[in-house]
Amino acid sequence: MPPGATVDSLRAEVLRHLSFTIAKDPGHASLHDWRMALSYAIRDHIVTPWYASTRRTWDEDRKRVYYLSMEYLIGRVLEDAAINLGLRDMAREVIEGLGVDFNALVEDEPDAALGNGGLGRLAACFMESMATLGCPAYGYGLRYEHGLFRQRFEGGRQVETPEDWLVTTNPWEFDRPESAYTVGFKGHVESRDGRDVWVPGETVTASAHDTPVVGWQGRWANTLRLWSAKPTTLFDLERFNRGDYAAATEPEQLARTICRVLYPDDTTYAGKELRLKQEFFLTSAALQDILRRYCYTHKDLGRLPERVAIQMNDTHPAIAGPELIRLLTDKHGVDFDAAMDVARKVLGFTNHTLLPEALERWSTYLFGNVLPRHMQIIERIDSWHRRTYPRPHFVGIVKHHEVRMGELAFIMSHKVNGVSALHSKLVKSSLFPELSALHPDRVVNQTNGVTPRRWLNLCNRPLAGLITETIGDGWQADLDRLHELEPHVEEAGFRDAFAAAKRANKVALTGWIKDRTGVVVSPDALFDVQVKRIHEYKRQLMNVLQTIAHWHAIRQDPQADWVPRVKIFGGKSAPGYFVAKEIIHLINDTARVINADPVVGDRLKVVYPANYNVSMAEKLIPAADLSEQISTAGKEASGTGNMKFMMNGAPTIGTLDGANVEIREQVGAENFFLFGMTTEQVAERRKDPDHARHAIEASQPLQDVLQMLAEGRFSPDHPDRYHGVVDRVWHHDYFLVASDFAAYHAAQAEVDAAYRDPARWWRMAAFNTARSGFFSSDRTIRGYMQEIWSTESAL
Ligand code: 26M
Repeated sequence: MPPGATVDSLRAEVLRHLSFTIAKDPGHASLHDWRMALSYAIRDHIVTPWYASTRRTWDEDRKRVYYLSMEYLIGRVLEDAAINLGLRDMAREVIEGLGVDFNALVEDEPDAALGNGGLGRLAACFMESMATLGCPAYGYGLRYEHGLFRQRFEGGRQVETPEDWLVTTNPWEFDRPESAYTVGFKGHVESRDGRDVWVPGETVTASAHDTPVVGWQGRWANTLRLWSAKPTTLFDLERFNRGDYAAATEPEQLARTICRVLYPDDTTYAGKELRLKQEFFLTSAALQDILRRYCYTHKDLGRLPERVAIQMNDTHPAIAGPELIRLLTDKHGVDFDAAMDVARKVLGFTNHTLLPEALERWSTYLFGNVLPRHMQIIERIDSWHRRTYPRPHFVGIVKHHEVRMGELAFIMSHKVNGVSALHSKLVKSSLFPELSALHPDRVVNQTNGVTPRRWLNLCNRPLAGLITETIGDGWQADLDRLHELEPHVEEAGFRDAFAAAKRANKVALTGWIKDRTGVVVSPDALFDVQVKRIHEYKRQLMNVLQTIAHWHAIRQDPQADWVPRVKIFGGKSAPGYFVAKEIIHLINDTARVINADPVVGDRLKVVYPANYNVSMAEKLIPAADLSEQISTAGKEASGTGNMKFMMNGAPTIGTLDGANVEIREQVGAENFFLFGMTTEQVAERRKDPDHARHAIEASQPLQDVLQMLAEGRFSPDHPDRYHGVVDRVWHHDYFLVASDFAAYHAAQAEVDAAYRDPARWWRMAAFNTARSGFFSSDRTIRGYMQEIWSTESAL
């Protein structure tokens, strides 16, 4: 808690901001006005540690970490900032005392949804952990006018509408128009005095907006610097006077387009010019800012690696390699070989996916047109690398008229990391086998983590309270201390309290589900949750097929002793991903039929609230009994939702994929519902061209489900609606839904058996929380600091 902060002082600050910043009197203030007033009052308390941290970093000439990411999936800021400052309970008291509903005020804040899913949320968790650990750091990103689209369902189908988080004032950002850089595109390269210089055909100005990120207990704060694009020249008067009115506003149009919208696809790379411009815009502005800050106190650019570490969040900012070479050689006169040496010591690259369709490759035609100087530099890097490390079948950066961003990022980095033990092994052996052989120490692992401040302490107050009561305070910044819960897990009293905390969250969620979807669910049921982007490899289809099989089984024998279940789905599909959209439609059609079936009643309900986002995750995850992590082995790089469920005491039903492997190691095999093929078995299975048919023929429940779908049981108005789905399971089942179905169905029966025995169940659930310490992003960031960035905490 900030020194001297009291309920009275905070109330006075809120009222002062209401009067003098918002210019409203308490009698006429709206919920929005109160939210703004409280946000400014809380913000004032961040500024002091923020100043102090920035000062210290300058005074002590600290090495800084620069995290480059096209995505930051932050969610709401107010309550998170307040709880980290120790002001949340005081804020609630002040606000309730003023006659305003605190929960409603918190929920009035729009989510900052500047990301698609896991990659963007990881960047947000990392920012919070770097602040908590006192690692001097800047996050660089884009200030999208529209974040990830909002999802609605119309007749069960996904409909996208634009997201509008900046329509109301964002109280957390500070405009820094004095921090501005010119970013060029297109044009040509000229030779001047034997040196190549780029003459861009278009330019825009990058202008900074800073958001402070405050760590636990306000001991340190870093900056998230988001760029917006402004026209370099407001208006081309000469063209206008010639009557070329449209062309006269071209600079304005370009600037307005660049930061207009986040690309909503996290699965397929499309090769769009605007996306390349966005990536270069972020990267160039960030690097110019970094070099300017360095040159403010240092002369020798050769010593840049002693003071600067730059991390590339996937290949999206991989143009950082060539851009850094360009700035060092063309602008600062460093020679190429020295520039290569510096760049490779400074840069690190995190890979987040093995899916071939997600890997960025730009046609040399498009690339050379948008970034002609960078195309030259890339050719030079490529031939430098081929010369330095000769190999007959070497896979280079430019091949088949494409620039491969993965290879570029690999070659330009001193460390390349995967995001779970299994994934890192696969990055080495199957994604970059030749490069890894040439550079055997380059690929390392940094298993992902999540911030326990947001994902346990903030979103699950009942459980956080129980933990503090049991082991005392301080676990929030030292999550391994959760192991101290283990002896208590054997006490019936503790397990009852653990179950009571879960129940409180479930009761709250029950009301929310009723409001959002109209479906009435019982808090006595097992809440079975799968929330994540909709993708074939994540196999939501397998979940819904199993749900149908379970429904069918209940109908066969309604009086049997069924464990009541609520199947909860959440997630968005990329707008152009037809197969994923069909799965969404199927989940909604299935829910409609099952929820209206009087034979099953409370034994089975299916809910799919629209527009899953960070704020929805904060409600669903604390109320979950079971965590669905059922991807085809070898496809999910890590997963981070899996870690959030574990922390909140929900055992996993899952495959040996991504970080599930490490979750199972930590929690113990007896506290994890394992099923399905391993990565090796998956590869083996695909060799049988009839794998799906063989699996379907061996499983009566699966046959029945596919039969019902083919007959139109869930789409009586359009009986042939799911013929495509059925056909794909039979004949094009690349992700092996059929082959893993029976094992999954059996594992679900195991779950029921465990849930019927409360002592067993709550033991499992509590062990999940007690053994989740490893998955704190503090542990992850410590790993990056030691093995990649060579930085130390300033605290
Ligand atoms: C690429 C090109 C053009 C437009 C968009 C993209 C793009 C955007 C996001 C590609 C991939 C994107 O995200 C991938 C992602 O979220 N990967 C997830 O990363 C998590 C954090 O490491 C892992 O936990 C998940 O397993 C992994 O799927």
